[in-house]
Amino acid sequence: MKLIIATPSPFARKVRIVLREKAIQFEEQVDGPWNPNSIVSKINPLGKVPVLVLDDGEMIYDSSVIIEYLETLRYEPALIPLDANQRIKVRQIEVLADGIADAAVLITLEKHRIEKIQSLDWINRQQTKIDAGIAALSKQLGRSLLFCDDALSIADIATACTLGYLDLRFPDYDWRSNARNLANLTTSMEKRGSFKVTKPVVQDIAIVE
Ligand SMILES: N[C@@H](CCC(=O)N[C@@H](CS)C(=O)NCC(=O)O)C(=O)O
Repeated sequence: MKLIIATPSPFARKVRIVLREKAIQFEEQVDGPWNPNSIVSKINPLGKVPVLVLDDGEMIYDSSVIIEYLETLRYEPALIPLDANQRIKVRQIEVLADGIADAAVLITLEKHRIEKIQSLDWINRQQTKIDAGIAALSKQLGRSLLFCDDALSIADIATACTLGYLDLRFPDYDWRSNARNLANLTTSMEKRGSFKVTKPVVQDIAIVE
């Protein structure tokens, strides 16, 4: 199977990490989703990375559906609990982390537009979601080291991918001061082999007008 990614994408990184944690063999292909000739614009109607291309040509998107597929393909180590309450909790946290990443991507794009047409209101609106999302994640984690019963789950992976993306795009944004517990979670996640080899790297984005 082949995973189409972009190197800064927190959504693609989630999947790249899950594949490595589950030791599933795959090939990675880097795409530029913002480029007019991107691969994903031809294979995903939404034109977004990540897309998983199976050996029989079947395509799967988005990141959370790919991860659900991988969980059924190789259950161990389980990253989405079977218990209904735990499962909803973990998926809800994943949605929260992904939503923060969505807002961060929108700010990044806005800042790539010509300065005179950038909207500060729009940027502030997205920043409010990021701040509130981080506060909610921090409250959910509380004094625990991981979100779910001290077992690694997609909640931890999604959260650490989003926070890593914030560090990449907004190095001056100090989210750690008010969320020490998330800072500790990120530090411990970044020590895993799967995180070390998927560190986000900036790609060119064409100016959007
Ligand atoms: N909900 C999607 C979000 C994916 C996403 O937003 N990917 C961005 C890169 S980080 C993208 O490819 N955007 C291209 C576009 O919106 O045209 C997922 O979880 O896979």
